[in-house]
Parts: sequence; C-alpha cells; structure tokens
Amino acid sequence: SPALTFPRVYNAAEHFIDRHLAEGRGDKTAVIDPQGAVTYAELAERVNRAGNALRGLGVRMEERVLLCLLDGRDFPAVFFGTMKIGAVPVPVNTLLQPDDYAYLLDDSRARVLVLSSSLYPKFEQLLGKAQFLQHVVLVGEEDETSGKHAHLGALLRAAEPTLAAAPTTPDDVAFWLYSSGSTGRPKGAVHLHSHLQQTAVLYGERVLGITPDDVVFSAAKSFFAYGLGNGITFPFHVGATAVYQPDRATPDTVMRVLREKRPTIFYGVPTLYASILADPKNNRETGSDRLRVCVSAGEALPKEIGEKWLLRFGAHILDGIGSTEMLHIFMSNRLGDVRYGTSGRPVPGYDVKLVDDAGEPVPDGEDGSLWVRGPSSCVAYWNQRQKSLDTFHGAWTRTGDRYVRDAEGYFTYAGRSDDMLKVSGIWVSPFEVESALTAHEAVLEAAVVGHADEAKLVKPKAFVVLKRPDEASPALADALKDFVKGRLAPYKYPRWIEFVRELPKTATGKIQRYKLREG
Ligand code: 3UK
Repeated sequence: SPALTFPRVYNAAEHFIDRHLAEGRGDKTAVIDPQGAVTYAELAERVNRAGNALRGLGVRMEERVLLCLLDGRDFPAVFFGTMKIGAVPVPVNTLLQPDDYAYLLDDSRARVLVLSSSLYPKFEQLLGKAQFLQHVVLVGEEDETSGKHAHLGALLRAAEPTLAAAPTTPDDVAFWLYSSGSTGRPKGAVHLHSHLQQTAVLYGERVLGITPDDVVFSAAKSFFAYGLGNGITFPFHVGATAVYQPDRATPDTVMRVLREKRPTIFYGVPTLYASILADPKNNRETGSDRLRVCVSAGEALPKEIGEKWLLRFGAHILDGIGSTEMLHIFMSNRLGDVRYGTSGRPVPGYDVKLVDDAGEPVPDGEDGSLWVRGPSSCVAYWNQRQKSLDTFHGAWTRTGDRYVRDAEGYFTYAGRSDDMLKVSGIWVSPFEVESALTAHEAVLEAAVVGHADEAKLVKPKAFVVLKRPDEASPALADALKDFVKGRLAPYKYPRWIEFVRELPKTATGKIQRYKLREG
C-alpha cells in the first residue's frame, strides 16, 4: 500500500470535517449522543463556531487549549475547532484529581480550559492558581457556576458560523496527549496535523475496513489516544457515524448502547469485555445484531475472552497494541487472521523490531524490547528533553514493552521493562499508589505490584508495612483502599492489600518489586 502524501498546506479539521460537505455528505449523521443526532453539516458549523469563539477569547495559533470533556458532540466540535484556528487542543483524562489538573494547566500553559460542568468541582479550588489560564468555558448544564465563567452554548450561539482554516502544514503541532510514566508527572506527547489521517488510513481503513456505512461505538473515551481514533478520526475519515456516551463504561451502559444504537464496530478494553461476558444474559441478541468487528487494546487480551466473545457476540475481537506516543494501534490481529493470545503482526506502514539490551536483534522465540517506527509517532515530550532522548531515537520509538515473535511472525506480549501497570487499559504508576498509601497515618511504607484477577487481568496489589503492625485488620485494609480512592483517580486503588512486617529491599534501600510479583 502506498505511503500517504500531504499537500504543503494542510489542516486536519478540513480533512475530517469540511471535506464531507464538499463531497456531498453534509446530511449524513456524524454523531449520535444522548441529545440526539448531529449531521456532518451541523458538526462543521459547530466546529467553525467553536474556532471563532476561541479566537474571540484571544487564542492564537500554537497556543494550547485544555479540554477536560466528557464524550458528546462538543468534544469533536472543540477539538477540531481549536485545530482549525491553528491552536493546539490538549484533551486530558476526566478521571484525575485537582493536583493532577493543576500540573496539566501549568505544564501545557493553556490559555483556555474547556470543561464539562459536572467536573467543575475538581477545578474550582485551583483555577486562581493556574499561572497561564485566562478563561474557563463550561460545557453542559448552565448552573450557578455559569455566572463566573463563559458557557460554550452561549459562545457558540454568538459566534460566526463560517471559518477559514488556519494555513497549517502537515508538520504543524496539532494536539497533545499526556502519557504517564513510572516516575514524575505525565508527559505531553506532541502530535502533528498529519498523524490523525495516517492512523485513520493505516489502521482504520486498512485494518478495520471502516466505511461510511459503519456505526461505531468506543467504550474507551475520546480523551485517550485509543478513543480519539476509535470514535472521532476513524469514522470522520470516511463519513461514518459515531455514538458517544458520557457515562462511565459499565457492562450495563455499554450493553444499552449496543442494543439501542446497534453499532457495527465496537471498541473496548479487556477488563470491560471480561465484565460483559461475566453476565450470561449479555450476547448478540441483547446487544448489537449488526456487530461486524470488535477491537481490544490498552493491555493484552487473554485468549479465553476473545474466544468466548466470538461465540456469544458473533464477532471477532481484534487485539492490537498502540500507544499515546504512536497515537494508535501499530501491531494488530486482522480479520481473517486472528490469533487469540497474540497482538498479531505489525500494521502495514509501521516497522517493529525486538532487540536485546545491547540493541542487537533477538531471534524468534526469545523475548526482546519492542521498538516501533511509523508515520504517526509524536515528535517529542513537551519540555522533557531527557525523557524524550530516552524514548525517541531518530525515527524509532522505544515502547517499554517486551515481546516474543514466533516463527510465523506473530507477536506475543511478555510484560513491561519498567514497573508500570495497565489497569483497565489505563496507566498506573506503582510509585503514585505507594505515595498515596504512605500519606495515611497508619502506614510506614508500601510497595505496589500488578496481580492478575480471575480474568487474568492485572490490577494493583499493595504490600503494606504498618507503623503499628498489630493494627492490621480487614477493616484497615478497606479504609486504606478508600483513602487511596479519595486521593487518586478511582481505577488506581489497590484491589488487594497484604500487611507485611517488612519489604524486600536492595542494599541501597530500593524496594525490590520483582520479588513481590508472582511467577
Ligand atoms: C500497553 C498493550 C499488550 C503497552 C493505546 C491503542 O494503550 C494505549 O496507549 P497508552 O499510552 O499505553 C501504551 C502501552 O499499553 N498496551 C496497549 N495495547 C496493548 N499491551 N497488548 C495490547 N493490545 O504496554 C503499550 O506500550 O495508554 C492503545 C491505541 C492507542 C493507544 N494510545
């Protein structure tokens, strides 16, 4: 398949939005959210109004706009509206805590924050402290907070409905996505205008075979790189329809969307597939009778889940590995070539290699460090020179994953080379959970490792040393779980707590987490 070429002047908003009007698809449904359907023509106007409104607030080319938004029609409107004026949307995880948001606002230097009003309480205390922030725009119900801040609905109504795209190049910075590491704060992965179309063609079109007739639903939210491709750029690349659901993805909310909107493509993470399958009532009849393919990413999909899903829902789950740095899936199973328990083979357009510690290729059957090269790799981490040098080596990106390639060329996940955990497809740093635990007055120290649950999916487990060891009890374990839930994003809390007298340490006092992992 030929490599994509781009004109020298290129703005991704024109490709994903305006092109549909020029090509006669303005009346087609782009989005279905709980408020109803939005056509491509209506969405294009909303994008233009959002761009004009942001410009009216003083946003200029290359300046960042932080988006903390639940899924719905305004997500793509603000995302593309920001890019259309040449500014840089930075969608962030809606599950974080005030302390995280304070960092993201300052690190990105966003001038404007576009915020779902239900998330306002997480920001209220810190808004005065953000050094660069000038405006907050609330999205959703107008309520008592509306007096203090602008409201997107009112701004859109007042804004002009037409907007010429800023003359960006394919190599202009288009958007950032933050990615967590094992130490320190999240890093802003800087992506370019061309990257969205690259992933939409290489994976959306050529692997999923997405067409204008598809109706897609991603349980993974749009602020993740995974959800952004799944539910925004892949469908908008071909003029398909995307279903958005602002609520947390639970088996019940997901099954209801499957039943009511009957999507043809569904994207989830392994934990969600496992929890849907745990209820025998859930199947193709109570779900979507139009489902033709499903996708799993974020962490490895256990073989049994894929096989069971196929029997129950009549559609394959294509497991594929992607990353925030590469924007979307670069190695994947394919329809007609599914090997459950593996991540399949490289997506054409990407190259991968497995190397040893000296950088030499490892033979098939042995595990090595996975590196990837392709046209959607972020250009750097914002203002993080050393972390960028550690990860990006010329055109190659070090993923931090270990993999084994078999003689037929299929790749099987073999763990991380750092201590990072994937929990429900989302990064969790053991250090962060340990710090939250040690902030509790009863805790002397703690070590957190991954532990597989009954579905073979990893969740955090904590080994805790108490200041007064005889206080150990199931009630204290529950109290510690609640304590962490109150301080960190909810998915990060330890599902198991084991009280121990001491932690295994090196001579220099570093916790030896590997000794606490099983197997
Ligand atoms: C792990 C997997 C085994 C792996 C992502 C699809 O997950 C995404 O991005 P993140 O930056 O995390 C990347 C890391 O997650 N991983 C992802 N998928 C798999 N491990 N099998 C898999 N199928 O450690 C990788 O380095 O949060 C996924 C599309 C876009 C994405 N950003």
